[in-house]
Amino acid sequence: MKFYDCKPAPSPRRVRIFLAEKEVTLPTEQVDLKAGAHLRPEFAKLNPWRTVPVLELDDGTTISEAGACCRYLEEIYPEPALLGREAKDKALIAMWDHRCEIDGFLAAAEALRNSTPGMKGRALPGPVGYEQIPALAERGKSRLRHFFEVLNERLASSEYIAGPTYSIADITAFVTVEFAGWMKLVPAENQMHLLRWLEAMRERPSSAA
Ligand SMILES: N[C@@H](CCC(=O)N[C@@H](CS)C(=O)NCC(=O)O)C(=O)O
Repeated sequence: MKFYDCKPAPSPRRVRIFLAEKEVTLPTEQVDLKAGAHLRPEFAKLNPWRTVPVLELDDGTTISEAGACCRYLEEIYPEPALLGREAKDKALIAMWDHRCEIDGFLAAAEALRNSTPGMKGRALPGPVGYEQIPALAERGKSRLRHFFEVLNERLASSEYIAGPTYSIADITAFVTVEFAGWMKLVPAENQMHLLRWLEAMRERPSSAA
């Protein structure tokens, strides 16, 4: 199996942290997004959506989308379980992970891609060059502020995002909070539950991934 990564990018970081938590190392190829390596025809054969991460299996199957990559890795390397063990936990983890992706991760991407000069004409990832809409950058930032509030409230009564155990939802939320930091959006001093959790996430060895 081979992992197509791009070290500075947040989406493949979700998979890197997932792998680090499972103490799995895969042969890895760095895809130079800045140089447009993902827009070349060879890469389109691996992933028609032209994004990283991608997992290439030994039989040639390719799996893109961070969540789908993690789903596959969980089946192959079940321990420690990061997608839950029992029906209820699996559903709650999937619920929180999905909300963190939609309300947090995609809001951060919306804010960054619609405001960064180097991303002009690249407001959405993938093969189509969409123009930036500055109002979406502002909306993304305000969605992120709300996301921080939601996380802080949740973490007031739960050790981890989806419940009493660490899961993929923590990975998605953690990558998102650090991604928001690129735009100088950080938790407020009075969001003490979010700050407590963030410190715990940063102390995990996987945070270096
Ligand atoms: N929904 C996809 C998003 C992947 C994505 O947007 N990856 C970015 C890097 S963080 C990318 O490949 N961007 C290519 C581009 O900007 O065209 C996933 O979860 O894997």
